[in-house]
This record gives sequence, C-alpha cells and structure tokens, in this order.
Amino acid sequence: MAEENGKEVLFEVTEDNLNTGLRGIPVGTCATSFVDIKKGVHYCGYPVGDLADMDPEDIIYLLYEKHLPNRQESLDFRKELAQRAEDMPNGALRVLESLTPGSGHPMDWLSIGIQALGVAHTTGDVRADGLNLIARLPELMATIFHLRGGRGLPSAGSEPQRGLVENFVHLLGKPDTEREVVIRVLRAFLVLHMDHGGGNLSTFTGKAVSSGRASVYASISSAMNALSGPLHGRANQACLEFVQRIGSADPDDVEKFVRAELAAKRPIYGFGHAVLRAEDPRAAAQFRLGAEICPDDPNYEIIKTLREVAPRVLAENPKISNPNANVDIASGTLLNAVGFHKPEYFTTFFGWSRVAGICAQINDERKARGGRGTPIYRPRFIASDPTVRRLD
Ligand code: NMX
Ligand code: MLT
Repeated sequence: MAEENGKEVLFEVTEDNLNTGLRGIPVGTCATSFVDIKKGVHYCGYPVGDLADMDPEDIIYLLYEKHLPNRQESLDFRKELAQRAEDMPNGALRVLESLTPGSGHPMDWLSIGIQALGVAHTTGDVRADGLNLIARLPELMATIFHLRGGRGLPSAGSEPQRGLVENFVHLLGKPDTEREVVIRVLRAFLVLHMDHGGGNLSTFTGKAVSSGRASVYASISSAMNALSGPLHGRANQACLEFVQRIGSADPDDVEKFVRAELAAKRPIYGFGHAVLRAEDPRAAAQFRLGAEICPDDPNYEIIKTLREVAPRVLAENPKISNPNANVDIASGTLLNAVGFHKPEYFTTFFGWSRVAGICAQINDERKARGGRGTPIYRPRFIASDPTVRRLD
C-alpha cells in the first residue's frame, strides 16, 4: 500500500473517477455499519442476516451505542422510546390533513410529515431529536396510511408501549387474526433496511444537509427525498409492479420479459448494486422468510424464477458490475403477501427503517472532532471549461 507523508494512500483519484457519482471514493469513516462487497452489510460488525430476527428497538440501540443491549438496557431503551412517542406534540401532524387523499407519492407525505414533526418540536440536541423522530415514526406512518387513503385520522389511540412495529399495526387497525404475520414481516423488514454504510444516497444526503448544521428533521426529510428515487429506495415499489406485470413464473416468460425491459432501456429493479458484488444477503434473508410465510404466493414464485433468470441475462452485459439480486427483489412481495397491496407505500417502510441508521450516523458525525462535528460537506468539482469570459 502506497504512503504519502507517512499516511496510507486510500485511493488515487484519476480523471476516470470524475462524474461517477463519487463511486468508490473514500470520504469519511462510519461506525454504525460497513458493507463487505460479497458478504453485505454488517451493523457494528454483525452480519445483518444474523440480526434479522431481533427486535428493531435493540438494533436501533446497537446503531447508537455500538453494542447490543443487555436485558436491562433493552427494557430501558424501549421505555425511553415509548416516553418520547407519548410526548409527541398534539396536532403535529395536522398539516397532513390539508393534503388531498391519494395525491402525490407517499414518500412526499413522509418527507412533509417529518418536517411537520420538526416544526412542532425541535430541541436542537441531535440525539434527542433523532430518538424523538424514531419514536414518533409509527404514528406518522399510520397517519399517512389513514389520511392518504381517505380514512381520516387513525381511530385507535397511539400505544407506544406496545413497541414500534406493534403500535403501527395497532394504529392501522389490522384485524387481530392478521397481526402476527404482519408484525413478523415488518420487524424483519425494519432490521434489514436500517443502515447500509455511510455512502448510500439517502444517508449521504442526510449527513450532508446535517453537516451545514441544519436540524435533524430538515436533514432526514432531505434524506427521504433522496430515497424516493426508483434507482434507490423506490426500487422496492418498482420491483413488485414489474413482477405483477410478468404474471408468470415460467422461466421462459420471465426471461422474455427481462429482455424486453432491457431492450426498452428500463432497469431491472431489484438487481444490481453500487457496492455489492454478489447477491445481497438481505435478499437471501427475505427469500427465507418468504419460504415460511408465503411459499405458494404467485409473486413469490415469480421472484424465485427472477432470482435465477435475471442474473444470467444481466451478466451478458459486461458493463453491469453486479447482475445479482439486491434488497429490493423480495420486500414488496412479502409486504403484499401480508396485506399491503399498494406498492406505492413500500418505500415509506424503507424510509421508516433507514431513519434509524441515518439519525445514528448524524449523531456520530456531530460528536466528531471532540464535539466540533464533521466540517460542512464540500467536495470539489472541476470546471469542465475553465475559460474566463468577458461580457461584450
Ligand atoms: N438493470 C439494467 N441496467 C443496469 C442494472 C439493472 N439492474 N444495474 C446496472 N445497470 C446498468 C447501469 O444503469 C449502468 O448503465 P450506464 O452505464 O448506461 O449508466 C451500467 O449498468 C453500469 O452500472 P453499475 O456500475 O453496475 O451500477 P451503478 O453503481 O451505476 O448503479 C444501481 C447501481 C443499483 C443504481 C443499478 O444497479 C440499478 O439501476 N439497479 C436497478 C434499480 C435498483 O434495484 N435499485 C436499488 C438499489 C438498492 N437500493 O435499495 O438502493
Ligand atoms: C442499500 O440499502 O442497498 C442502499 O441504500 C444502496 C447503497 O448502499 O448504495
């Protein structure tokens, strides 16, 4: 490894690295998670697949504290989150009532809702604001589902002591008979999507906005807008819509469909990755869950075929760095199987989950440099034409 002034040279930037979306260029350190290109994301060193069945609250604790909680710490943390949710300012979400049901995309509502929570109550302490937001998200999410669906405000009162996912499901008013499996899928979904290193677009955006000392709410709202694009978080919506259009698990039909999409210059959603160079272990974890909860679901049958067929077809294009399945291949199928039938809402679950990792990373960055915080983000762009012109 080369050295310069006694320091390891991590990356040498050449012209080829320009205009590549900063791909691969190291810009900082991240304590919450790292991504191994073959083995996937590790939260504070733990492979994510090993954490998939754990309580989301314990994983949020892990991302903040960098160790898994013992029993007492876990109980205390849940109590703290419940207290923060109970202290939600009255009427904070009324702004969502002024939006027309069904209008815009649910990610717009999530972003607006997060800003509204910040308008109602920002302490300026990034740890408190992050944990308040995390604690209050189940009520925000349920409010979006109800209001955007034209059903008014949730009729059930928020009961945060139930736990994050359980309170959301309670607020949605899901029948008791459906709750167990919905809770199982959502808990796994939240854990698997919470963090993915420091450089993914939504996390990077949230931290960049925060580096200018904007509030946690402004930063996270911006992060959610970043997540809303179909190449990033909204791929989970696009993937299920795509699967429903295929409509057949026959390998020949699936292959024909994939080839037609590529010929039409459309991405194959749920495949490829900016960092990973193997199938995403989060995809494998969701396939395992699907085998338990919805093995005969027609969409599940299709994604099983897609998982085999698409990598083979994508690998024919040497430009594609990773033809394998990513996290978004299966999540929509699982959500749909447990009763969430509108794909446009799927990215809000990704957002709900990712807020935890981004808030924890913002907390770390503000504590950096002995409490002075990471300096304002300011990478350099080189003028494509540095000619100085004069007005005539
Ligand atoms: N389908 C079609 N083309 C693809 C795919 C795919 N799944 N993956 C990569 N390519 C293309 C890509 O568009 C690029 O083409 P061009 O040079 O014309 O711009 C070329 O292959 C090289 O791209 P890569 O270096 O392999 O990937 P990159 O890092 O640029 O992009 C993704 C990563 C994830 C944006 C890309 O793989 C993609 O568009 N996948 C489909 C959308 C998706 O599932 N996104 C979710 C990612 C995970 N998440 O949740 O954020
Ligand atoms: C992911 O979860 O896969 C991401 O947020 C995308 C990335 O890491 O670039």
